[in-house]
Amino acid sequence: KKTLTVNNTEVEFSDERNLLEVIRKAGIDIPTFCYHSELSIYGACRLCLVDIKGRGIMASCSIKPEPGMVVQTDTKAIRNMRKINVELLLASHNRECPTCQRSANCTLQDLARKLGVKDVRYKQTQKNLPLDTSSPSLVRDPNKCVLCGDCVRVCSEVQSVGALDFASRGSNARVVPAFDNDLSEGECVNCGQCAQVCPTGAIVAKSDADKVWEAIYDPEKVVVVQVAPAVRVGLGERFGFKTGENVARKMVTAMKMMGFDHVYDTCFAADMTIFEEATEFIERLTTGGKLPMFTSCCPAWVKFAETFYPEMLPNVSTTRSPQAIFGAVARKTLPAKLGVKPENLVVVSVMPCTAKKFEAQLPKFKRDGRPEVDYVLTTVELASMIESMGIKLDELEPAAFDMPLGFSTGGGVIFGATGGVMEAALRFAVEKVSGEPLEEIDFKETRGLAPRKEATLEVAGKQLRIAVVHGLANARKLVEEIKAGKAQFDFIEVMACPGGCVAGGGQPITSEDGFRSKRAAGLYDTDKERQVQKPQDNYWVDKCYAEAFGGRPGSHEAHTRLHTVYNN
Ligand code: HC1
Ligand code: SF4
Repeated sequence: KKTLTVNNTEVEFSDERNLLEVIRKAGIDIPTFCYHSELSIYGACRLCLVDIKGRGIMASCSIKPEPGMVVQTDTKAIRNMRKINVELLLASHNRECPTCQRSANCTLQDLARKLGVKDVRYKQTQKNLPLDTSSPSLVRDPNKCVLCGDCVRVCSEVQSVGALDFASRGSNARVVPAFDNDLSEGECVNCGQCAQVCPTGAIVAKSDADKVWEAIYDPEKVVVVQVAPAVRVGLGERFGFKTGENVARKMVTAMKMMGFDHVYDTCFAADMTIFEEATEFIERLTTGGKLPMFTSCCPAWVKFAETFYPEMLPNVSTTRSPQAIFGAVARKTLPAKLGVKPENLVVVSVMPCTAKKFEAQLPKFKRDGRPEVDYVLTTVELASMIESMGIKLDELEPAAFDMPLGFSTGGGVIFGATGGVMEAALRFAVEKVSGEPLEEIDFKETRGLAPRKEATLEVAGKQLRIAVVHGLANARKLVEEIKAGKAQFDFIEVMACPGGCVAGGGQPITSEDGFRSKRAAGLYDTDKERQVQKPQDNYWVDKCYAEAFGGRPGSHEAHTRLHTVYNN
């Protein structure tokens, strides 16, 4: 067993990547800006300083732990240096904290408080650079950037997009989109993973909350809302619930108190997506269509494919995402059902995702010049709206989603975790292809956080090869292998965010260990509790087809309203 000494206490270690991880494992939360366990080491923020006996003061993120090391994490000199570093950052930082989206959830604010910074001894060097509001999903405020480079690394290492980089050096250094363009002009796919790792408010989701309040307060309008699968296992974290606890039923009560007229479930539309997408897959499989078929519900993945792999677009399912299918169903069926004039129906989404804001405003999802989904809120925006009303979520009585667009199967619920769309699609497709009732509905091969999950299933004497990837760098690797003839699959699920939507760019920011698995577990537990788990058993989806979409998946009406086209 290997040991070293931290603050006079012996600490065991094994395969930790660096001294910082050993120290954190020993229960000492050394501050950092630029260290992120899932990213490469940058070593620029100089906050994780430690004093190593015989070697002096160094950044612990860049030091390999060695047996016998004697380390102090807090000396007078270190404390001073940390304080100076934080004060220098504050001097160059826009300090309008009360109006910042990240107020109370900001590493810089937190550090200033912990280190007891009472005033900033340096001249204010903040430059008042313009905000970049060009993106439909995100707002960049360079005045709040601390140059930690976390966003640059997540975008290139985890997403392999490379939309952000450093420009200039020294006191003029900045993080900018490629060619110093606006964010919306480049290759950014709107996934929001940069906003998730940003320690301050330099990149945040663009908020639609004010527009939604305005609609709610307008007596002419009937405001309906759909809530995505992953929101229900993320929202509770902002109200003291256990990570991953499904708070859907209390959330419905809160949303009724806020003034939403009808609260529906995106999981209904996810079931309907499976009707279309699995039907499309079976059609491709049996008629020699383009395979592998990729799922299409993640708008960041779709933009990634459009940007980097246009030649693969014929392989992407043409089925719209659940958000967009809900939009179509709402516009087509709700005015008559609710007795509201079409122009007075306002359709809102709550999504764990920033790319869904981008998706909703795409011209192809407009009808008569208006988006089918008017506004998209993130989980965090919904949490803030609930807080702003003084509602205590934990104290509310539970309520059910409104019918009929609030009914869903377990298959629709697990969409929010990586592998969930594939599992739901298999529940449908395997039963249809084999022509026999499916007894074993769990496809555990699709679950978990492995970067790529693969399986070969025997169905009606045929082999079905499936793969699931999450994180766009993993998607890129798989697509490259397919193009080179090194990988063969029939059906592939891609989600842009590592872990799937449960860890989307609009979810509460956390550094808790295992938060992705815990949120996913919340969805799988809900699936298990449902009486109906196969999407094809959703009676209300059947009824919706009968009433408005040509009676069956793949009908002409379904193709016109529930499918889409790509830019190639
Ligand atoms: Fe997702 Fe989806 S699962 S994309 O991850 O297919 O955002 O939660 O709403 O549309 O249903 C997100 C989640 C979400 C869609 C569904
Ligand atoms: Fe990169 Fe995603 Fe951020 Fe765009 S939203 S800059 S693609 S990490």
